[in-house]
Amino acid sequence: MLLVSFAHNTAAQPVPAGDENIPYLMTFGNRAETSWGDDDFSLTFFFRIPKEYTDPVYIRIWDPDCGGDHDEINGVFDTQTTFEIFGGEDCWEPDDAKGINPVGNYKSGNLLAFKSFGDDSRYDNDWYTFGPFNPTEGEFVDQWQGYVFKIIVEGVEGDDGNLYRFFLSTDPDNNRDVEGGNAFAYEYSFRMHNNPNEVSHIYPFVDDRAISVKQRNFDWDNDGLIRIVSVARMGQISSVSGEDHWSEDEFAVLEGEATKSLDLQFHKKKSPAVRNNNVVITVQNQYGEYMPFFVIPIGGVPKYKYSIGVTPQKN
Ligand SMILES: [Ca+2]
Ligand SMILES: [Ca+2]
Ligand SMILES: [Ca+2]
Ligand SMILES: [Ca+2]
Repeated sequence: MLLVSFAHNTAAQPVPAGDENIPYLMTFGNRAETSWGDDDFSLTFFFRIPKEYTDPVYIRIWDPDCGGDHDEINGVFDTQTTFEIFGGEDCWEPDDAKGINPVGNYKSGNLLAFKSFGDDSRYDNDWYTFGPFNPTEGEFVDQWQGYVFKIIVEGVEGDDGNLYRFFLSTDPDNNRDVEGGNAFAYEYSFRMHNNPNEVSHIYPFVDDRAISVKQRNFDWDNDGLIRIVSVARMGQISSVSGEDHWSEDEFAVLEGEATKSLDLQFHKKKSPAVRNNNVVITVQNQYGEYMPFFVIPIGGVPKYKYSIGVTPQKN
């Protein structure tokens, strides 16, 4: 089995992280139309704590309320959003947990903490902290050489958009990195920047079994284009969706790309600028398995190397 090196992961752990340049994660109330940009009103993220780390950790949520600043109103703010933290055996391992739809046994593992937020000024533009959690309360995953926790965010009432961020911290009151920590998801639901000059990124990890990659994106509102960069790819243009539907693009893994991350770059349309654009993206391999996006890319941000060229990978 492939063991992944997280050795370079010394950067900070906001989620989304700095290299992603994604302003907010996004989850709408379950009475919203999907044309607002959320396909299923459910977001799952995983946190990875390196096995060497033994002190308590905290999962902090910025702006967990749906009201006041940052959030997207639809009529009046009447949305409830639940945040649930899972650990224990089977928190990550079952297929339903690694899927992209809130179906089956996706809430697997032990429920460690839970809170529901409405329109509440106490948590507006401020932090709420879950924890402390002992790292061994997570699920030990050999492949990731660490303990994994899961957070599921769901809009259980209303029709407004909750925008928020996470931070994996060693401190309940401040954002302090867990050295070597990381976070990953199989489906990314997020808000794009309003400024058309900003470029956002996600970094799907290509394991050693992948020979092809399919990206699917939802409700992109034809906002610019997606470019794929890797050690072997200079900026291949991939398809974006229009309003309220999925588009997809499948391409072969090239030599040099396995066991590294791809850089999917989201270049916004310059004019007219698309504002408040909520989108969803997933990436699968040829088996239909969803590929994880680590917020701190495994192997670092990939840079195109001219000498590698474009040769399909030999498997
Ligand atoms: Ca509303
Ligand atoms: Ca708010
Ligand atoms: Ca919010
Ligand atoms: Ca959209």
